[in-house]
Amino acid sequence: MSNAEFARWMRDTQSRTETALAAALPEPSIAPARLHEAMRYAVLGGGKRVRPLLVHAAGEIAGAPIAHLDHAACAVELIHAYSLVHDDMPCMDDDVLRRGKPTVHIQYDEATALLVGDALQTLAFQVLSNHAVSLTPSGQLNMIRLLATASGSRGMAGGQAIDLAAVGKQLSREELEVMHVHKTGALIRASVLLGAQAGNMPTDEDLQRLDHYAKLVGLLFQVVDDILDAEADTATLGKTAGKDADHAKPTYVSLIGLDESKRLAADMLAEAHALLTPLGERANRLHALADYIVHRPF
Ligand code: GRG
Repeated sequence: MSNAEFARWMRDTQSRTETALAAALPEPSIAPARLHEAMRYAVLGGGKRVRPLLVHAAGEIAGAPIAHLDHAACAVELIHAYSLVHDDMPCMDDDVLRRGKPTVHIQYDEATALLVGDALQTLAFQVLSNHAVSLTPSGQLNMIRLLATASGSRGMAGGQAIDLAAVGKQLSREELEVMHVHKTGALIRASVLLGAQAGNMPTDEDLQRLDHYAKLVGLLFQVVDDILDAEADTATLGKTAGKDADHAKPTYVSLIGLDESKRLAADMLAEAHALLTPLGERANRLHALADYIVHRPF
């Protein structure tokens, strides 16, 4: 697969995701209009859509119908958008800029931001349960369970709790990894698994490979996020740069330094590629997505 082909597939998939999200979100003309407008503000017209891209790339390996993947991708992105809205609130990361725009509580108000996150989260499960996303009812139930577990206290929300408790503390590398595996990794892992389960179940061996790849890429995403936060400026990131250091947050860069973080990212990327090799050409897009996660623009 050439770079141009991958770039075209990425654009097509991002555009399909935008269409699916726009269709799932209530129109701003429907009451309560301000809440619906704020939900659309939080979700539409921004973001790299990395999680939807992973859903589609993994789903293609399982021969999943594209309509299944559109809905699953939409659901996971709604959860991601909710997490960003809540994460930016004053009680958490207290940020004013996200995706190059004022954060939801700045553009609207805090109570609206809270409700936007709540409503996006429940909408994700409406999408997963209102539409066929699997070839069997039990498969569909598994997918709903998978996303719920990845988002909840044993997944993303739990990771956020660990993160908040860690501010100003010295974490070991293992503790930092546990935090990221939950906070960022759980939803990225769920994206790959949702895609894989939206079609014909891959063999146990292939599923294990995909799962291992997904875990690795989830952690890799965070190592790169720490590097970007330390290196890039606010204008490039579209969110406030250097916040981790400002908030005395433990990061890979603060723990092992910039050069070692870059070496770690390169090693993890090589391992992700090696894991996919036995899957052959079917995994080309997952290979390219691992590269994209490391070299992502911001
Ligand atoms: C509030 C329950 C709750 C959870 C928040 C994931 C998370 C937990 C917060 C996000 C904060 C953050 C900046 C984490 C670092 C990694 C990350 C998820 C970055 C943003 O994801 P991208 O780069 O963003 O995929 P876009 O805007 O491209 O969608």
